[in-house]
Amino acid sequence: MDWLQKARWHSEQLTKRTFHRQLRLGVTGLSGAGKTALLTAMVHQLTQSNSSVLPFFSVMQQRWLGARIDQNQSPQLPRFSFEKNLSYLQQQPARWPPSTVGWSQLTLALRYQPESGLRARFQDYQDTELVLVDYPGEWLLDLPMLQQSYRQWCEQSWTLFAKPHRIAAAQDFQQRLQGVDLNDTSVLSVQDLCSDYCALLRRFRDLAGAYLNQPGRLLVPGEFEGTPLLQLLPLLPEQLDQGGALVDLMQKQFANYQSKVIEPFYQQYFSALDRQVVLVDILGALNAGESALLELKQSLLLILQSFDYGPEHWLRRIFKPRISKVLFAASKADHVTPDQHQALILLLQQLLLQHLQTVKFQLCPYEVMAIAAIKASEAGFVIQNGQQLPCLRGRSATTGEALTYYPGDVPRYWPDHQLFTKHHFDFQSLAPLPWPQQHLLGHIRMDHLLEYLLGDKLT
Ligand SMILES: Nc1nc2c(ncn2[C@@H]2O[C@H](COP(=O)(O)OP(=O)(O)OP(=O)(O)O)[C@@H](O)[C@H]2O)c(=O)[nH]1
Ligand SMILES: [Mg+2]
Repeated sequence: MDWLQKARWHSEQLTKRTFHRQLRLGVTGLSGAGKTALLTAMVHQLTQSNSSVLPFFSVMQQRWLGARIDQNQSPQLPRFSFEKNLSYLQQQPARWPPSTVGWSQLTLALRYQPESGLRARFQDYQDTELVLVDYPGEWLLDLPMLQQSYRQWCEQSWTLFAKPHRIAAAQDFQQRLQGVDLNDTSVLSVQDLCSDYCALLRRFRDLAGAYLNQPGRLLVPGEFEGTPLLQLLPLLPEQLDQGGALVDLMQKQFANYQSKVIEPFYQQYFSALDRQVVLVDILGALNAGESALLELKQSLLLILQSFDYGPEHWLRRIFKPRISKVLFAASKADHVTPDQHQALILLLQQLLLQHLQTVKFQLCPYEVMAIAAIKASEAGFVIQNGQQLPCLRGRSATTGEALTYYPGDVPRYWPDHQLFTKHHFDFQSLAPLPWPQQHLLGHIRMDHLLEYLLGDKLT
């Protein structure tokens, strides 16, 4: 782009934002929460669906004229692979799209008839741009590091590594650090140490329920692959008191990582959001046990501190946008029977209580829902001993075997230590249902989600 094109592009963006003709929706969720599945389903539903599939998405009832993927997106921007993701779901047997390893973007033009007023009288249609971004969940975990000092980060890391579900995996690396020469900053020894820390992070990632693995770029480096910026690890807190060249180096590396990796990522994708959906796989955490549930809570509360909420104002929209509406969604609600959805919502409310209070205090409307972006089960009933019992029918994601089962109850209240010692939650992961072409993807409450996040912007 030459400077004139660039200037024109920026002025177009500014006009769109000023007149509310562009909406940036942020999907916030840890790795595996279901961001890619949600974005794929959302693009599919908006471009293909009709009012019978999305009955609660009010604009679709009468005024909807359709949605198109913007084909003019700059070729330099990685494009969200919507079509590729759909193709996984269409394979036989159907598969889930893979975990994300880089960021990508897609813009949709939503076209509808204005609802009332002068615009309805003089305009045949109105377009609103919906900007969607996908990224690896691991990168999100870096955001809290922006508010920390290197010492705080080391202390937090080693407190976490001492938790019951992590301590065994961390022991070797802790011993390795204890034996390290704090004045040795030779390239080779720093590289070796960092690659050992990276191996530890990979071990953590494979543990069920170990969410807070930082720095996230050590696991999914993206454009920073192989750069010295990723030579960063938390030294033991007592080593910081001892001091030495290695301590100084790590402090410098931490500051560099903050300014050159996290800050630009935050500015580019999260600083200008209008709406947010926070996706949480709470069932996965219940399966992994008490420590996992607590770590999920800790990670989300830390991450969510990075976002600004508040009522909308046109001037702020241009100069310092804030999130003006947020939806907290328990994902994969199709892993439980419909009678458990309310319990899922209550549990998510308790998990995020502190953050919900902040959002409310900042006068930002929010809602909590249980959703499935892509439904992988059919809910029904079985008759047992003359009693009608709820059940699910689906295909196990691990064995591929067909299942008809009752997945179990979701606790309505925060489960205490005793419950975890007596009971092991086992909400099965399901493979996607076979999906014949021309059919629309099944979902749970995607229409409610779209109505809540977009409805008031499409009037
Ligand atoms: N049953 C069911 N499973 C889902 C749904 N959405 C996601 N999943 C499951 O969760 C896994 C992770 O979903 P993704 O959409 O890849 O998660 P992500 O948040 O994009 O994860 P990263 O790319 O690693 O950050 C999928 O492979 C599915 O197994 C859903 O709506 N229903
Ligand atoms: Mg993804």
